[in-house]
Amino acid sequence: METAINQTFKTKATKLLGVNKEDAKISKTYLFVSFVILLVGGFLGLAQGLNRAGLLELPSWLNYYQVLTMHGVFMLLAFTTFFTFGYLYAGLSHELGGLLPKVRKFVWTAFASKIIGAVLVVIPILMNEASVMYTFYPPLKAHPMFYIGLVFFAVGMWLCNVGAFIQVANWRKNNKGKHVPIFSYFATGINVLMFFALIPVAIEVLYLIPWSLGWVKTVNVMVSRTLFWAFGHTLVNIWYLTATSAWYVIAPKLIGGRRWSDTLTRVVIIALVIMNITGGFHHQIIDPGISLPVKMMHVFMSLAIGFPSLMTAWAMFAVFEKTARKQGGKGLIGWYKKMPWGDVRFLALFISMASFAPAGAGGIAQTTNQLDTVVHNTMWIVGHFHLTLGVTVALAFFGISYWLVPYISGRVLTPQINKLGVIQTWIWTIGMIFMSGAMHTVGLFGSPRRTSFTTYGDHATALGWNPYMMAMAVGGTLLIIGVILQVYAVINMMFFAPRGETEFPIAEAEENASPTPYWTERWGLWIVVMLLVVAMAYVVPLTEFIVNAPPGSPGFKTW
Ligand code: HEM
Ligand SMILES: [Cu+2]
Repeated sequence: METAINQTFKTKATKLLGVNKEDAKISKTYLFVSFVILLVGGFLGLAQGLNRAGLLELPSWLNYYQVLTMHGVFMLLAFTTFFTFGYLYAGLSHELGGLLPKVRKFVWTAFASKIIGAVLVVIPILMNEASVMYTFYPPLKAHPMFYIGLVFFAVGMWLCNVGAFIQVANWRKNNKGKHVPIFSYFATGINVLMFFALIPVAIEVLYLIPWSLGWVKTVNVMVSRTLFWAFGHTLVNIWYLTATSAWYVIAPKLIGGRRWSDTLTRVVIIALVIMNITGGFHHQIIDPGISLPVKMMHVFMSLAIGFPSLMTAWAMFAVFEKTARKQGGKGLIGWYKKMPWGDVRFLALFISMASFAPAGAGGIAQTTNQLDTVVHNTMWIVGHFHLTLGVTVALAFFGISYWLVPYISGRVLTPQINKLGVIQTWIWTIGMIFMSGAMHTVGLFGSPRRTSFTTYGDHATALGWNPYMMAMAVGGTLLIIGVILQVYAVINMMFFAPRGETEFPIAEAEENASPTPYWTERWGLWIVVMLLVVAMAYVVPLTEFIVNAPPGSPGFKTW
């Protein structure tokens, strides 16, 4: 009894303070690790950029492909994952009345598993035994420890997914007939998508382990690549959906407005969850052995994701305009004067959103067979995902950090750090315009990705790439300044900023909106639909790859 009273007292006390201390510790730890990884990953990126411009010769104990593998793994897998869970769990705790003790155990166990996994992955890379890039395509063969580390990392992600499911299910049990609050609804969608996307890659890794140990001699290359991209393509969209959650839920609050239609927001989430996994073959458009109709289906499904994305673009501008008009904004683009451009929390989110227009357009080009043959495996692709991941996703995460870190640390965002953040945002944007612009252009001229500095015996074409490589190095240099400022800001807000209370800025639903229909809560149904769509896209090609399999490949260590 007494503990029960204590418990309610504790909940009340933490409610008053705005944040549950134990939950804050979880988010703080995840975010701290995330930004340390960004710092290291940033320097690795810079090393690559300088090397490719011919400005930096890497030492023999750390060659280009080790750096590249680590940069990819750190940025695409680790920075993003740690940030996402720090962010989502802070929101779940805030909206659903604190995390359950059981859920906290899940999240801490997940943390341990991910750290063990990351260490196991990094050791063989440093030993030059795993230069297989973050895609680890067979027949390139890494040390078994690399794959075992990936398993630990994936288990960590799964535990975080399950923790979120338990938390949301518990709330639903206690709030029968109600809609899950919007941030937690986003969190549910993101976790559902991640939970299922991890299954194909886990199967892949589990059969690569005996192969890398030498117990099995050969491996089916096409099956591996397909299982990888069913995950890899979805992962990218998981980070996109995470960024989107801030645009829909947080951005309207920061400008003093209200959210866009609650029903349609939930429909966008459901659509992204159902259609995502099925675009994987657009990464394999040039791969042999996939029949044309199957490729076409994946292209169609990839383009289908454009639909909820366009809905998002529409929604955001509708919110800006509506809010601005209420505040007296006039004319077609008058909203633009009313936006808080000097507020880093908004500015970063806005640029993150705006960058998705060119990023998405480039993506549509790559999804088209004929156009992709021009840019496939060139620097164009690297330019593309530094826009999608490096701006749309990373800048959204940076923007979120300016209120999330003070919120969980019981501190406030000072005008100085806000100013620093605005400068950081512009440096990052300009750096990425330089770097990504140069990458896109030089890719059109044929410069390959994943290739350390070479002039191909002073071949004229290769020499023609050099000015762009210089622009890339300039962009990379600006970006590393951006990384340092960002990490400094996070450390400051976490440990040194003045104490005080910061709000978790969740915007309210529109006034006099019609009630959201309850079918949006039928996750069981949406998951079944998703699995049917996935089956439609993958059963036939995977069966074909296995039944009509060519001879398997032994492993190669090309480095
Ligand atoms: C300081 C900032 C950064 C710099 C200077 C940088 C630079 C580079 C360069 C030069 C490459 C490609 C090289 C090649 O293909 O040979 C690369 C690859 C890559 N970058 Fe970055 N990058 C930065 C930040 C980021 C961020 C924030 C992300 C994602 C969140 C990211 C994700 C990736 C990925 C996934 C690859 C592909 C690795 C591969 O092909 O295996 N980078 N980066
Ligand atoms: Cu994709």
